[in-house]
Amino acid sequence: MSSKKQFGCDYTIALAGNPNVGKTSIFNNLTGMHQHTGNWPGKTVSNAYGMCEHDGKNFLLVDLPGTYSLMSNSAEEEIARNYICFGNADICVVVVDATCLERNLNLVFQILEMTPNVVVCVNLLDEAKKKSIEIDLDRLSKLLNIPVVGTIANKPKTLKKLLDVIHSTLTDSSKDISSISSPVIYDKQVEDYISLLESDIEDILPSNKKYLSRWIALKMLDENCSINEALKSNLNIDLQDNSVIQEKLIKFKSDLESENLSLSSLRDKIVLNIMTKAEEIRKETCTFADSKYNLKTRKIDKILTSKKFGIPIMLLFLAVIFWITITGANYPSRLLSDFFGFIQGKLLVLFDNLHVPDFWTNILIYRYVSDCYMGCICYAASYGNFLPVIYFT
Ligand SMILES: Nc1nc2c(ncn2[C@@H]2O[C@H](COP(=O)(O)OP(=O)(O)O)[C@@H](O)[C@H]2O)c(=O)[nH]1
Ligand SMILES: [Mg+2]
Repeated sequence: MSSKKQFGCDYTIALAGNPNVGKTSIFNNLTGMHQHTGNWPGKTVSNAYGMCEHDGKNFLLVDLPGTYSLMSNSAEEEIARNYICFGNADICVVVVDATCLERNLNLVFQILEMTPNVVVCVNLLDEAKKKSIEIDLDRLSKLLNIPVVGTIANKPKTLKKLLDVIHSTLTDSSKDISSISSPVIYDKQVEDYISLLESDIEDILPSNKKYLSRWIALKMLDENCSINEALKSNLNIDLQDNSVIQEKLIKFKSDLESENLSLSSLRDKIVLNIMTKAEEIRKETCTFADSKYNLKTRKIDKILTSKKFGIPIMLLFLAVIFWITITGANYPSRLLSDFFGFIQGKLLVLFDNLHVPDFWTNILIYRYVSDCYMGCICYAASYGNFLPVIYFT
């Protein structure tokens, strides 16, 4: 049963986006629910559903897990990808972080390859303002050819505007879906490959999923991608069974080899085209009042990711972690042990002076103090940073 029927609503809205961009905050503020919000990726690992009412219509909101891409490299990515492609939401709102638009655009492009019903929600505008970043939302909307709304998740006025835009997009009968697509044009080789397969893929897709043909063609370049499984289970389509598509694919690969190229080189080109487009759009839409903003972070990034220093620095970090695991963890462990040994000694003297019976001394001091010691170790370890401490104590 579709979620729309199941929840008896008028429209279904999927909320997608990178982790920590404010999807759950927007979801909670619109639905009045209390899904957990937080600061670490992988926290929302399944879809959360909630209802809200706007202009006399019931909207079902679906808070998707946060993902940086939709390559199905993880459970979160697979859940989000399957919902966007096959969940039949009426609209997908891609929430992006106003303070790092360029990085977030990658996901917007990917989603635009899966569905034309997209609204971009530029959230964290208050944080962007603090960092003196201004975003030209109208220009962004023109460049992407889809509606763009700016929000601050805890400001109801901005969320009302978001719902207004969603509603008007849903009811806009003049919208020409065929004019909406990802703004990324790939290198000629990749585009030639897409045109080779696109129409054959389109032929086997149901009428409401034809839009997916370009994206499926692209995903077929990724040999480890689970696209065939997803198509089999959601649309009952088996690409491997389609001899026309498979033959074209084999011929394309051998042509590529004869040019001394590989599928992975094509995938690299795709990534480069996406990054270049994201940078181009960011340059056209974002202004940094403080030109030195992010300069330090970018300098550090440049060093950490450079070919010359990147690997030695990574090895150095690994060596430090190795040292902490083998030797370093002994120091905090010894400190804790000395501390509790000291307390134990003092308590023993006190209990002796008070003539406390041995039975109680054993329970209260030997047992209780050592439990406290283990408790501290486990508490530290539960924070992850001190995992080696528990490991060696
Ligand atoms: N300042 C500010 N903080 C926000 C905004 N939206 C979300 N946050 C905070 O950002 C963090 C991550 O938000 P969350 O909704 O869990 O992001 P999600 O991972 O995309 O679901 C939380 O601490 C939120 O309180 C916003 O518009 N402005
Ligand atoms: Mg979340």
